[in-house]
Amino acid sequence: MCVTCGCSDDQNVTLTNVATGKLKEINGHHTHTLEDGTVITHSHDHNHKHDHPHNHLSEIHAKMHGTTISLEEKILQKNDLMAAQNRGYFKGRNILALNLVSSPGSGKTTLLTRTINDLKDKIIINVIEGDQETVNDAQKIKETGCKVVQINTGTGCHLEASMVEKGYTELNPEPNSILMIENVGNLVCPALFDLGEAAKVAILSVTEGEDKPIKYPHMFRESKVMILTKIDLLPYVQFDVNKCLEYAQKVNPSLTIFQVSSVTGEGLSSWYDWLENQ
Ligand SMILES: Nc1nc2c(ncn2[C@@H]2O[C@H](COP(=O)(O)OP(=O)(O)OP(=O)(O)O)[C@@H](O)[C@H]2O)c(=O)[nH]1
Ligand SMILES: [Zn+2]
Ligand SMILES: [Zn+2]
Ligand SMILES: [Zn+2]
Ligand SMILES: [Zn+2]
Repeated sequence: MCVTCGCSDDQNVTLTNVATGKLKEINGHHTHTLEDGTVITHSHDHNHKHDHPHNHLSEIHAKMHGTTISLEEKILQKNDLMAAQNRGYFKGRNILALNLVSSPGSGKTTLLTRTINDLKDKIIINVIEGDQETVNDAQKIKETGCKVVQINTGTGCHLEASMVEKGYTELNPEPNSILMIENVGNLVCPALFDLGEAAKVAILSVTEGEDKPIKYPHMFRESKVMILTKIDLLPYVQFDVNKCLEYAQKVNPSLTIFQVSSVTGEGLSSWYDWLENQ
């Protein structure tokens, strides 16, 4: 449930292991707000009788009266607890977990496949793919030979810490490896949800306009790294790189920035150096 954009949590979240083709339903939770403001989170399928009113009008009502803040806080608190658990898991195994965030189509999967292929002999990289529908991205990642699971969020617009927990439980990543988590393409909601990652890596392509960092400041503020992709297209698009860097540094002065093309390979070595030095 994402109060920010009002997307529902009555979604069919699934996890697919593309190696075995096995699909699991993982939408284990369900949140209701009662008249008195109490938030109930429970799991069930929708074939049973409820002991509480089952509609989301109360959420809409709460939103109208500005009481979503407390609901949102509770959802995020629950997420943060799971994120802390994930962080402990990663720390215990010395796994570098990175949360790749961007708008749809900025080049996350292309950058990932190239990175995995180029670093194959040096680092083990496993992947959790997040998309609303399809296992297309996981199939592309699988072709590199690395371990990957696909999470489909249905109507959900972001990954949550609990989904990532299901993902790495299925993957069983090796100690001293990297776990790349490709979030659902969305520059807004994923900024709110800590997955237990070491860093959020924001991907921005030169076809999106140089003012994205100031239009969606939360995402760029939450990220440690920004990767400007598709720089091979600069001759064909109107995109002021210096302006973009200036905007990015304005919202987040400590942001580490790389400029790359996953097609020509330009700039990738700095990104790889950064990965190896974490
Ligand atoms: N010219 C050029 N095209 C690129 C580059 N990186 C990705 N693309 C293209 O951009 C399109 C989208 O790339 P994806 O890697 O699927 O983007 P994504 O961010 O994973 O997309 P979603 O998962 O749907 O959000 C594809 O047609 C890629 O071939 C690049 O560096 N240069
Ligand atoms: Zn949302
Ligand atoms: Zn419901
Ligand atoms: Zn219910
Ligand atoms: Zn993708």
